[in-house]
Amino acid sequence: MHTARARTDAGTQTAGSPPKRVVPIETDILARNNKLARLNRQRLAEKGILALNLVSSPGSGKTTLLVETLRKMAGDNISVIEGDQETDNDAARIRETGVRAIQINTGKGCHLDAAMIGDALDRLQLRDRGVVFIENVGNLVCPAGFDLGEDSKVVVLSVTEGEDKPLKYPHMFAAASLMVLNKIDLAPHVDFDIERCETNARRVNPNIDILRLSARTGDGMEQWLDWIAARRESPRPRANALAESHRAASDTTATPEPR
Ligand SMILES: Nc1nc2c(ncn2[C@@H]2O[C@H](COP(=O)(O)OP(=O)(O)OP(=O)(O)O)[C@@H](O)[C@H]2O)c(=O)[nH]1
Ligand SMILES: [Mg+2]
Repeated sequence: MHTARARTDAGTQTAGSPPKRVVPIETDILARNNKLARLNRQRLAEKGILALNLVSSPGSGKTTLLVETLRKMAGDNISVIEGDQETDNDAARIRETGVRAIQINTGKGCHLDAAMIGDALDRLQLRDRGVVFIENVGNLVCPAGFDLGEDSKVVVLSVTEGEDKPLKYPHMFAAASLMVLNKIDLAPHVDFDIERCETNARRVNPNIDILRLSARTGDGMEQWLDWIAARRESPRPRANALAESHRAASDTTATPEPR
């Protein structure tokens, strides 16, 4: 589904004709999504399930992080919903750990939406007090605007992507509760200023939690598991998070990066 600037002109103005009318399809799509997201959130809350929505650009390490996480949380009550435009590669990688995974292919769509998650929840036999990890389509733009009913968005940024990304894609970082800075094992080999990246993320979202991690070496994994455990104890209501985050992102985008 392409929603960015999804507006149509209902007519063009010519002499004597009524003024051009813009049909707000984008607003309708988001309103419908938000309604379904509220239902998902309610459904998950009733079972005491924590839902985390992993978002990032392609290849930042979401699936690798999930696989390592599932290995550490072996025996726990976990399900995974995988979103990709095509293939079930990532679901297959998850299933190798013994954890149930549902793959959603979005085709031309650039993000998961709440209806897709509702369908996946129907198919998962959800047990009380578990965790549902959602891996969104690799894309730093579209998934920011779509509430899935999750407790939190977790944005994964790898050190190969550049420390300016929170400023260039502020809506995603504003919508996230946590930034996982992944592939720190590669930091000595690339020009990436970790402190500046963290400052940039906090400019866009002063409340964002930040963890430095390497899904390859395991550095930072304990802190990540502790963060999940703390969320399971007291998941925060995120119903208004998108509206808040979009406001915050709009407030920061005009300000140049400090040197
Ligand atoms: N060096 C290093 N490589 C990593 C790390 N995490 C992931 N990778 C590698 O990065 C590549 C992409 O990892 P994936 O886990 O497939 O990334 P992804 O975000 O799931 O990708 P998409 O689902 O396509 O968006 C793979 O070659 C991983 O082995 C890390 O911490 N350090
Ligand atoms: Mg993946």
